[in-house]
Amino acid sequence: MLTRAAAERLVSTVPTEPYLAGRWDSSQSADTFDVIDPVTERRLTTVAAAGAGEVDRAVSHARSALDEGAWGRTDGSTRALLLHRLADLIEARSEEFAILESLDVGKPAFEPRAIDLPQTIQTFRYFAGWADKLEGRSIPTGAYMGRPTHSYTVREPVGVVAAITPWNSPTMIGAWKIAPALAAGCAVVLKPPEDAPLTSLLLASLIEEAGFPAGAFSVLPGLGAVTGQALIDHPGVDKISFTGSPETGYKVAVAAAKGFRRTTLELGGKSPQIVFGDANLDDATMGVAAGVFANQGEVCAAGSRILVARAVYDEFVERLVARARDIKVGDPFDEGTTMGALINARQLERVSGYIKTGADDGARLVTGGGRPDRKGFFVEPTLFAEVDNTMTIARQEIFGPVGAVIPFDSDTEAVTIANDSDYALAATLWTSDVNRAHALARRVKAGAVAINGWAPLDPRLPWGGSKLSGQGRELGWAGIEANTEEKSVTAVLSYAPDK
Ligand code: TXE
Repeated sequence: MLTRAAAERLVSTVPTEPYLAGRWDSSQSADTFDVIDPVTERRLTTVAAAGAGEVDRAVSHARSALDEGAWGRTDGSTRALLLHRLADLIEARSEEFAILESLDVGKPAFEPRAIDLPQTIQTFRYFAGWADKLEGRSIPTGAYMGRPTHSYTVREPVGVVAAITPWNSPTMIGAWKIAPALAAGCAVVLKPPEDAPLTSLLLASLIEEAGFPAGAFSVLPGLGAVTGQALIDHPGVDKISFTGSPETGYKVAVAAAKGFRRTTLELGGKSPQIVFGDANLDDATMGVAAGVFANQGEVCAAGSRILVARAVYDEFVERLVARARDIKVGDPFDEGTTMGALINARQLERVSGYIKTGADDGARLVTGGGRPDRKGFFVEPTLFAEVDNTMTIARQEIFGPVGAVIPFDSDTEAVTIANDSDYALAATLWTSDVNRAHALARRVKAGAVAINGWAPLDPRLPWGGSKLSGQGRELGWAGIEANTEEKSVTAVLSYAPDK
């Protein structure tokens, strides 16, 4: 059994400075910020924050690594090799990553062990596979002033990519941005979340060992409003890949509009999980509970609106409540803990505020709603029944372990409720009728629909949403498209065939 003390000792091995131009660099950093443990509320470490100077140097070095340096000259098969090496290095230290993520985010280590780290490694390997397959097309174009033409396309890196990640799953979400960008040949400047920067700093320490040339990848820890804002405002950044709140996403979009720079924005959701009357209720109970409570509910794809057919409503609520009561909230390093703490005091206040609003609005609190009597940003797994889709708790992203259970009477009503949302990221359908499942999967507005399983992750699948959930797709081939520009080349041939 891993102890908290051993985990805390690991923190002292993690570098705490910006990593840029191929070295650790805090020469100009005047500011620092504390990394707080969400469970003990104690300081884990203090990190040097990158200021505008470091941002400028990181972006300039990234630019020259691409335009004049070794990175721009690195061919696809070498990029593939480097990404595979990085995946191997992460795999070799995956236990360290998992422990640090657990400590930093406040979640039990079985989650990063089973999900975040395997997904991270798989993502780097998947995109290593694309790196030497970025082919163009040959397009049969017409004659130009009587002369034949020869046209083809090439796929080129977008350039310098700023990656800004959130604190809920920084390692995995970081990989979703870094791996496709590096595979495409872009240079990446990562701004990790100030609430959980440790695994991103550990990752930076592996970059040189993997063999990436200086400037290909930098990590700039710091506050969003300072480091993040300086990065998105920097004119040398060609693309911004952001995961976080719609409010910050809007700032990213406005900053990117200057110069019409590209963005990928993943801004969370209010995803429906629809349980039809014919669903296997054992499976649905397990899956729906995971969908709303995994990672303390701090998941962009959290299935926080639980739509249940009236015929099975009472039974399902009872089962779900029993499942929620089985969850053991506590220190991630205590034996048997299955749910940890929220990330910070602000999130605790925000989630507690939503719980109060749910009760004030007349939803029926069927379990949870309180906080364990202890230090740390904990909140109980909470479920509201008889929720109406117009209530605040059904409309706004809570980003905590709070589910709103909404009854429906027909398939059409279920789809109408599911689509009546400002968000459109993910949806889950629970039914034993395969025809119904595939027909309704087409009608539900979401970037990803899962049938009889909650949000299965796979780097081969495109990921992203629409409406307030954001714009663009990461992962899969879409991840490569998002980091490349397609250029056409046409040669007018100075050859006229014999008349
Ligand atoms: O997000 P922010 P917060 C949602 C969730 C949560 C809410 C608030 O509902 O309750 O957002 O969380 C960086 N320029 N999601 O305040 O601020 C910041 O440093 C550039 C859903 O933590 O959006 C961090 O690295 N960057 C989401 C990142 O943005 C800036 C996951 C996200 O922080 C910046 C997280 C600025 N001006 C929160 N300001 C999801 N989609 O999964 C902040 N940042």
